[in-house]
Amino acid sequence: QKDLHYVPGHNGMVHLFEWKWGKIAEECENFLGPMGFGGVQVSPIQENVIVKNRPWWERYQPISYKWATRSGTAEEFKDMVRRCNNAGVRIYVDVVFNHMTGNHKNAKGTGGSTADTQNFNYPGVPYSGFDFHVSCPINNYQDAGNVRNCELSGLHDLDQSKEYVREKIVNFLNKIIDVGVAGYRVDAAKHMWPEDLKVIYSRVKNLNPEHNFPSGARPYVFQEVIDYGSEAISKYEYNSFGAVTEFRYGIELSNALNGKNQLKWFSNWGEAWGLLPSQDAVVFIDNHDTQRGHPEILTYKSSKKYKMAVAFMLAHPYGTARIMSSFAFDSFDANPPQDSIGNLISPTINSDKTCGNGWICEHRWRQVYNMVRFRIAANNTDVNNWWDNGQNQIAFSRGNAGFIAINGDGHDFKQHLYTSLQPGIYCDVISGNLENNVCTGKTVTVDQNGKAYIEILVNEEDGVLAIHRQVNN
Ligand code: LM2
Repeated sequence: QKDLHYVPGHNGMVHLFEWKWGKIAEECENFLGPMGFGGVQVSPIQENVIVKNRPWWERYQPISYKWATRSGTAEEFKDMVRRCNNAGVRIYVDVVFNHMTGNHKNAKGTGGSTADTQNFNYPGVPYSGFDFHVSCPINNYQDAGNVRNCELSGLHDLDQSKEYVREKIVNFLNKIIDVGVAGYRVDAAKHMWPEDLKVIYSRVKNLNPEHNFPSGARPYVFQEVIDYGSEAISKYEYNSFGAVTEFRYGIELSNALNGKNQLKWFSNWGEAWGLLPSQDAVVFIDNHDTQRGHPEILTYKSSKKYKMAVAFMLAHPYGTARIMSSFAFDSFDANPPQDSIGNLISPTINSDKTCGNGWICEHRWRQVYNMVRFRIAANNTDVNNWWDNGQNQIAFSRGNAGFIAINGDGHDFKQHLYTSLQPGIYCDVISGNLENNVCTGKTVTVDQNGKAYIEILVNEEDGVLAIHRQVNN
């Protein structure tokens, strides 16, 4: 359950947060497939309660397991999965089954379901009081029982030890497997008992071979467990039976780029730092939660540092890399772009590939999508030739496939370094592209000995330089 089933020659997952199914299908065909992205994490698919002003977080309050949300209908979802698979891009669903809604008067769902939330009645599933833990607030992260049996932010907490509840969840998961998804993100996994999750996952079907998965293939499972090392519950309770989100990844890199640590220390980045084993870890700089209200985490708002962090992530072999793709926001509750009656407004695409209509689309930034190409080119190679200046200027190569340099210092980076690449003239993929056989950005000349002059000036738009051998696809 730790194999992503990426199509060969593809890499990198992008979270298309709050995108509509139809628009994701287009994105797979027009951009993600051609650029070699491996997969998309999509927003929750199950019906959610409608919250006034339509904040993004209403989608984390399920009211039934019908496929009806602001992202689209069941038909649209199916069509999207089929088209993305055909474009070589896998789909991973954000599944929410730790809880249902909080308390709401006259709760109504995006698919027309209602619920008597005070009495734990969800006829759309159906669930009733028997299926939930007794109400209590989560208020002690030193107590695993409190974290797993009580309510997260007042959200009614399902009891996954009950056979009836397990059956509803497994049916929900099996239906998404049937239509061709490759796996799922388990929301709030830390708030459920590992032994219950193990049973649930083991009952889920193999992937549907009609969508080009090998026979007997298991869904990729990645579990949201926030473990910074100081609580009763540990990420190591979950990684034997599925992958786990590695929250320390983004914080460590953000801290370093914010001057609280030095980049030179990243020479042994990975398990040596207390991170999960590489194949068990989903890594990211920010996610839809940490980009809001965690000022220490880099996001699109501090774009130069953010691009340095994302470039490092995509250049480094540790972990399964996930890229956040956001809508612009200025407060925690800010809703995604929407019209006056609450329909989502999709991004428009500008001629330089970036997005409009209030969408950031980090995955469409040249520095980001070109580093996805780098990651594809460098697949299955190690970090070699680590170099640093004793502070925040670093460089390394990936086998003889790619070379990256990062300038996190307040002075220019000017060095002759061994790149390990074949002699030749390369386009820096951060400052430009190769267009009509010319580099639109910087060029790097690798000499007969594999060495090149590398320059990253402090006043440049970006603090990274990256070159790699051609990807053949
Ligand atoms: C997650 N992972 O474990 C999601 O990544 C995160 O985005 C979800 O919280 C959370 N778990 C529950 O699925 C978000 C949001 C919360 C919001 C919940 C439910 O961060 O603020 O809580 O979704 O919509 C909201 C209100 C909160 C209220 C609650 C219940 O902000 O004040 O609590 O609804 O009505 C009384």
